[in-house]
Amino acid sequence: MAKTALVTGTTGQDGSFLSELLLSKGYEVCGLVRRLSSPNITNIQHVMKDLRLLDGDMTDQTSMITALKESRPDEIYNLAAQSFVATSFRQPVLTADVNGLGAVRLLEAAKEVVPDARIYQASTSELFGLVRETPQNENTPFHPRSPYGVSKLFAYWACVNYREAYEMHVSNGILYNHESSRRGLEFLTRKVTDGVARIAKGKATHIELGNLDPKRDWGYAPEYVDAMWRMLQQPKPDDYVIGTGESHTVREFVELAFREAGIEKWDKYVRTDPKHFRPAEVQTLCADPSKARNVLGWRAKTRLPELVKIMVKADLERVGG
Ligand code: NAP
Ligand code: G4F
Repeated sequence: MAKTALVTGTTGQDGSFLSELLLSKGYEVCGLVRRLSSPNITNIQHVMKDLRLLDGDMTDQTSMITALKESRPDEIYNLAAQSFVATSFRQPVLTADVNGLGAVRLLEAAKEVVPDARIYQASTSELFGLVRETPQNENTPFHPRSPYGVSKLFAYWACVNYREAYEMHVSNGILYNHESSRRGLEFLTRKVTDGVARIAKGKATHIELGNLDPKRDWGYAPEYVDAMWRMLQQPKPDDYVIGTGESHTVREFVELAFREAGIEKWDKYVRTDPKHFRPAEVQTLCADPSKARNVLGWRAKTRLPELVKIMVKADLERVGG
């Protein structure tokens, strides 16, 4: 019989790629979608007819219980979040509610309604924050640097606790930055590729950025949702670091993106403004994904130059069209 999956955050970058992957594997896919005055369906429009969308919000316990009763999933993927680090400094309480308490609401609802369901929690390399070692693995100590990171740390430990206390099949994917043409325009990569495309097409004169020095381990999002699925196919729940194992500065990303659009002197088009700097920054992130490679058979295929090429091409087509 076909398995059923419930995906929270199905309208987001990862939720849309994961929904596509699960549909291609024959799952019945239910997506938890919150009520908005204007529905945000851009990322899932092409698969809407195959999805079963259920009304719910991570801040509302009742809607989660109802969604689980209606869907009775074999697998639950908790991707819903206030996922933008910069916003978490301005909205720390909302971020904690959606990301931290939201995860507990979902775990508690699952414990009551579908205790045998396998659960994936979208944890993050932001947990490592002020890193204690490079590269980071599953045993590296955590030190989050933002309300976002703190909220995700709470959710991470809640998942470990439900695993230990109630023997539930709950796994944390500690994912490093992963990007695509479905990435929100406020994130660094998309802000840059969109800006580069506008400059190349004569529709903008410059891009305004913040700190160009931080280093990130950037991968390609469709590959990362496959790692999520692989985690839930394991007989035992566990936690896994998922990344490429390579780290590059924001400046390198910017330079590559301009070059991809045929512009060599990128610094003529980039201004920096302190308003985009964060009160506390994560300076460097680099994954050691050996455990994922050995246990899950997963590895990142797309490296930074190829990722930049994919994203710039998509934005050039969109802005040009
Ligand atoms: P995203 O594009 O920002 O998507 C977030 C999703 O959460 C959207 O579908 C959004 O719905 C939903 N959501 C927000 N608040 C909600 C609420 N109160 N109730 C129900 N749904 C709500 O994020 P993403 O990049 O796909 O990331 C997916 C998950 O992985 C997130 O938990 C993120 O923190 C985590 N993560 C991401 C990365 C990365 O590099 N992308 C790395 C590590 C971890 P709307 O469409 O209605 O806004
Ligand atoms: O693209 P970003 O906003 O992503 P950030 O903060 O690394 O967080 C993303 O990855 C996490 C995993 O590590 C996820 F958990 C999280 O949900 C999210 O998906 O910023 C990347 C870097 C930062 O160091 C930031 O300070 O780029 C720097 N940056 C410099 N100028 C900028 C800008 N970031 C943004 N968004 N906008 C700028 O103008």
